[in-house]
Amino acid sequence: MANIVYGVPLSPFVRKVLAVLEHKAIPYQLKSTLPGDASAGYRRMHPLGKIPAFADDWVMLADSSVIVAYLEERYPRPSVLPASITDRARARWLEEYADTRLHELLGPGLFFERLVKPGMMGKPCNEALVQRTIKTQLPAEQDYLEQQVPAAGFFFAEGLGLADISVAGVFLNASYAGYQVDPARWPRLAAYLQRVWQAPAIQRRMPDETPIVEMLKSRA
Ligand SMILES: N[C@@H](CCC(=O)N[C@@H](CS)C(=O)NCC(=O)O)C(=O)O
Repeated sequence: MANIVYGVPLSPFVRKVLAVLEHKAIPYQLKSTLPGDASAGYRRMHPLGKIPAFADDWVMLADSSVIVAYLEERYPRPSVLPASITDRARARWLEEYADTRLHELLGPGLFFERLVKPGMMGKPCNEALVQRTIKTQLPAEQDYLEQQVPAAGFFFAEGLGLADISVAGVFLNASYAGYQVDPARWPRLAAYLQRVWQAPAIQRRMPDETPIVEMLKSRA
């Protein structure tokens, strides 16, 4: 049985799983499933109806972190986690931080307002909310990240991994919505994001992502 990922390409949680599959060179199919899918078949896989879900010959799984942990154990090489126990713990924190605080600000607070609402729902963007996110909430997170990201390369010496894919993934959605980290104030973070976005595991996802971004922009 194939490895099937349920979701849409622009969800950062779906992208995380797909980029890990790309990095590990595991073949997969993406089965288009919208967030909130209420069908009984999908709810059996993901009782909350969120994306992504995953199925292969062994399991049906919900939640990007759970899926990635499974892929890492079933297909350990190349790893998306660093070698040392302490680095692994830090990588998991960075994944968690990206999935929660960063996603909250850059997803619903920015990408959803500027692209999804006007481009898919025919609703106007609440630009005041976006500006509040950018001016009052993002700076503290970007100050934190400026201290965390490396001056060169990726978070860990082993190369691109889960922490990079998770952090840069949520910022990629924001970049689609016209947001760029100011390189004058956060030079390391701005350069780091560009580096991760150029990594093959992310670039190989672009043929699926770019047409949807263009479609949303044309309607927004
Ligand atoms: N912790 C979950 C979060 C997944 C998630 O929130 N996905 C969004 C799309 S980006 C979703 O499905 N939202 C629909 C909903 O919350 O009902 C994961 O890592 O998979």
